[in-house]
This record gives sequence, C-alpha cells and structure tokens, in this order.
Amino acid sequence: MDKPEILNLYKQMLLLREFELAAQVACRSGETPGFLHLYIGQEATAVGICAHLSKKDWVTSTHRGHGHALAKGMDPKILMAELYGKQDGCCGGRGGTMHLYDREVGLFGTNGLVGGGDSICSWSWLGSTAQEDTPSRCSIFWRWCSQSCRFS
Ligand SMILES: Cc1ncc(C[n+]2csc(CCOP(=O)(O)OP(=O)(O)O)c2C)c(N)n1
Repeated sequence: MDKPEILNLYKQMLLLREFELAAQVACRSGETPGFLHLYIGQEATAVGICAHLSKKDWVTSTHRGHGHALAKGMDPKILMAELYGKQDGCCGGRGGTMHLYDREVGLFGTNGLVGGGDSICSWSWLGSTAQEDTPSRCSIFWRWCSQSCRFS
C-alpha cells in the first residue's frame, strides 16, 4: 500500500472519530433523541474492512454502526441529520442511530438486535442468484454476538 492510500485511510478514521465526538456532544446536550452507542476506538476496523469493499457490496452492522455507515460512504451530514431525527436523514429521521440504512452506499442496516445483521446478511446472500457481479455481503459484529445469539 502506498503513502497516499495509507493517508486516505487515516483521514477516513479521523472522520469517524470526529463524527462520534460531535454525536456525543449532541446527545449529551439532549439535542438528539434516544440511545447513543459510539464507535470510538474501533475506527480501524470499519475503515480497514470497507477499504476492501465497493459501494455495491453490502454491509450489515450492529447497534454501534455509525463508523460502518461512514466507512461505507454515507455522507456525514445525512448521518447526522438521521441522528437528529430530521427528514433529510438516510431514513427520513425515523430510524435514528440504530436503524441506519442506505441502499446507495450498500449499507443494509445497523441493527438494535445483537446478531440481527448476521441473519439479514446470510439470508440475503442465500436468496440471491450467484453471478459474477453479485455484490459481496459482509456482516460486522462483536464479541457478545459471537459468543451467544444467532452466530452459534
Ligand atoms: C438479541 C439481543 N439480545 C440482547 C440484547 C441487549 N444488548 C444490547 S448491546 C448488548 C451487548 C453487545 O455486546 P458486544 O456485541 O460485545 O458489543 P459492544 O456493545 O460491547 O461493543 C446486549 C446484550 C440485544 N440488543 N439483542
């Protein structure tokens, strides 16, 4: 990997971190409704995985999925609008932090259910017709899901 590529990945990681810090301020001041699960400290995972995917590939995510949405290419303004419950958010402001979806960037949902994304990912793959240009599916999940839940 050459220097510009590495710098580009680092810039993306910074975007994820700065977004989460801004989201934290908005949540603590009561401007955004509901829960907030931050992705701070895990930026390299999202950016590293998504560097190997294109927009047409699908990612399913978790309750902690802002970083996955951004790394997959969602516009931070659209993501922030969703957290604020605004109409120009990716789900018209009705999904919020744990229910982000954007077909254009291949984000097939952050998910409040631990393991929920895994089922969507595997069933959508099984339901597709495998062709050369069939998008890849990638489910990102965490420890609790791998030790219990649908994964086992
Ligand atoms: C099916 C299901 N069971 C339980 C929960 C409650 N729950 C929300 S987050 C969480 C822990 C998730 O741990 P992990 O996957 O390791 O991610 P972390 O939040 O620690 O980053 C649990 C048990 C849930 N959301 N869905």
